[in-house]
Amino acid sequence: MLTLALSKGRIFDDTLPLLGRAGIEVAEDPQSTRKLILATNREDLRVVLVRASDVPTYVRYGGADFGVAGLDVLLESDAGGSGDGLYRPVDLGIARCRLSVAAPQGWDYPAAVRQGARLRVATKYLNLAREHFAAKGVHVDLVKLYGSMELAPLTGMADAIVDLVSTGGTLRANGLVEVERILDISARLIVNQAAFKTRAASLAPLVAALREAAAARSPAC
Ligand code: PRT
Ligand code: MG
Repeated sequence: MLTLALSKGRIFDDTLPLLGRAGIEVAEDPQSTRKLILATNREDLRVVLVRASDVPTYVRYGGADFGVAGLDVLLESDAGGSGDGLYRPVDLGIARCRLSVAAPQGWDYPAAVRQGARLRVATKYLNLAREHFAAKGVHVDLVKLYGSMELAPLTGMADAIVDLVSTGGTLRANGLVEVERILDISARLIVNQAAFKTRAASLAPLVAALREAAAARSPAC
């Protein structure tokens, strides 16, 4: 039995068509079941539903043989040097967004940076934010939040945020603007290194089929 780790929401929704192209159908819809383990039309493959930020952990420790995780999640969780135990063979080109710095409309971020001001920045991505500002030589106090980062500048708790942006609608709705792009993000297929060797006969064709499905979907990747 092979186990694929996915998270509910956009990762599951965007992975489903790729699985479909590879001939795989998931038996149940995560929105309408409380089950955490979903069967597929293949007897040798099941899907487990975990939090987006837990996907690398499940794959690294063998709770799943492979999984789909955003580059943001992978880089943030690798930053402590815990990187290995994972292969990342395919950029699936799905769940695309970017990691950016955003600040209230009308606040002159470049001027604040030029003046060497010490900025308070709220984010879920402490490691990625720390690396970004250190590389630019910007002094920051980082404040860790778990969600609704947009609220931090609106309440005066922070000068700026580091968060994911896709359409920009959330920032606009909250009077914030993107002032710096840090990194382009897409979801990656990740594979447990040991499983990749010991279960190659079943895993390798699946990885190849998902690579083809991703390439067919977005030839540019
Ligand atoms: O929601 P939960 O706390 O359970 O976990 P999660 O937020 O980590 O999971 P989920 O499903 O929201 O995101 C999973 C992955 O999707 C992320 O790790 C990214 O790689 C990818 N992704 C792609 C996004 C977005 N686009 C995105 N727009 N993840 C989050 N967002 C959020 C963003 O944080 C902001 O709140 O959507 C809002 C901005 O969207 P726009 O369209 O208004 O700009
Ligand atoms: Mg979310």
